[in-house]
Amino acid sequence: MRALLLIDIQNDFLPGGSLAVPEGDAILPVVNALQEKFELVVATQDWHPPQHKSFASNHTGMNVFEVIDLNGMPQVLWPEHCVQGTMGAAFSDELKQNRIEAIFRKGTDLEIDSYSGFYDNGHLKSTAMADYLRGKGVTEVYLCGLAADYCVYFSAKDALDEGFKVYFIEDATRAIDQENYKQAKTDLLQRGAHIIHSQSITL
Ligand code: VGL
Ligand code: ZN
Repeated sequence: MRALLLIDIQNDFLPGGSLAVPEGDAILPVVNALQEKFELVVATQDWHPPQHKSFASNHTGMNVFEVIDLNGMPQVLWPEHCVQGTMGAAFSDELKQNRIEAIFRKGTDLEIDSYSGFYDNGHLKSTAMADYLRGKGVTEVYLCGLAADYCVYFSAKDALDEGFKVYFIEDATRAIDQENYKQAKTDLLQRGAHIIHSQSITL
């Protein structure tokens, strides 16, 4: 059984959003069409409290995209994004949402960021998405969404570690940084993920 994971397709990661991914909106028609091919569709949602420590605005004198040590881990400081309950945190209106069976929220703990939809960045707390998927009989996960070099990449890595067969749908994702994305793809291929085009997915 396979599942399609929609990673963080939220307004703040789309054009006009506070952490807009270049060409992020180009994935929307692809993702909408893809959903028809899957029996199970699940989504993740970046969902930060306003005081979240991944925001540069919560560190005096720090700039966006600087890296700090946060509780012993390197942390990129982001613009404020995906604040709980705001329009920026909502899924895009252009995203087809009626097929989404479950939504896993992440990044709710002030003290630690959470790129992956499965675990926080320190692998301390689980969202239980892996158990949910296993409970549904899923053995293969197909990933799409934003951003390719952060949340989609980290979700793919955790999915591999959880023992799922992993398909990274390249034309249904976009990256924040092209250089990061190149490294992410090399790493995923080495770990055994399959990088595919949406057109190669059969019904
Ligand atoms: C993301 C940076 C910060 C993402 C989330 O969804 O890729 N990136 N928070
Ligand atoms: Zn975030």
